[in-house]
Amino acid sequence: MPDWKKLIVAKMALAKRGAQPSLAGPNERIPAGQTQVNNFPILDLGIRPKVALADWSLKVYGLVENELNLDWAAFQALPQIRDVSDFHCVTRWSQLDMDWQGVRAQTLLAMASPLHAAKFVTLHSHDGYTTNLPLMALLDDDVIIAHSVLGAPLASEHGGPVRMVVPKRYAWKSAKWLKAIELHAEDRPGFWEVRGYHNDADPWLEQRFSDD
Ligand SMILES: Nc1nc2c(c(=O)[nH]1)N[C@H]1C(S)=C(S)[C@@H](COP(=O)(O)O)O[C@H]1N2
Ligand SMILES: [Mo]
Repeated sequence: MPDWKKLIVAKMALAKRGAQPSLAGPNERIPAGQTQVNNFPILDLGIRPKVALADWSLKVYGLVENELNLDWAAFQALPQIRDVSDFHCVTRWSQLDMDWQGVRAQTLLAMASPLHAAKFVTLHSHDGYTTNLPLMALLDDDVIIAHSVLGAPLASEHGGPVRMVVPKRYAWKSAKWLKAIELHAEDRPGFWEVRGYHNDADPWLEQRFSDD
């Protein structure tokens, strides 16, 4: 197991460093406090599970009419899309024009048919990571369950075989090594959300920490 405490302290320090007044205008693509990069950094808890396609599955469960449990072939058979979006990490880097390929979260959720009471989701990952979002946020057209990026299969260190991508939120909401989507009535803060990170994580509002 990684040294959680050390990781968390290091991450907090990175995110707090260089806080500066908001400079980005409404038409800029780099939010305030962010710096553009092109090297697609790797950031996670350090566990990096290797998930073979033969063992891979994706579940949708909780407050749904139809629980789903898709294997790789079933996932590939769903309508595939491509979406270009910008990726903003709370540790202050942003990479523009990330060209993701995969299945819209919307597609999967429609198949699962959420019950009326379902208002929030928890994304569960193979490294034990979780993150939470309102169900509505996952229904945006740009939210994609991605198996490829920039024309190549998603590398394992970036969350392959499959990760969630939620472009309108800081990247910690984009769960790597996605294994399940759980729907519930109440909001359940995830790994970083219970450790002082902002529940909503909108980079354009600089919602980094719960006290921002
Ligand atoms: N399963 C899982 N997903 C995760 C993380 C993690 O530790 N585990 N880290 C998050 C954080 S903090 C960031 S910034 C992005 C980084 O994605 P990248 O490594 O592909 O750049 O993944 C997010 N998704
Ligand atoms: Mo992050």
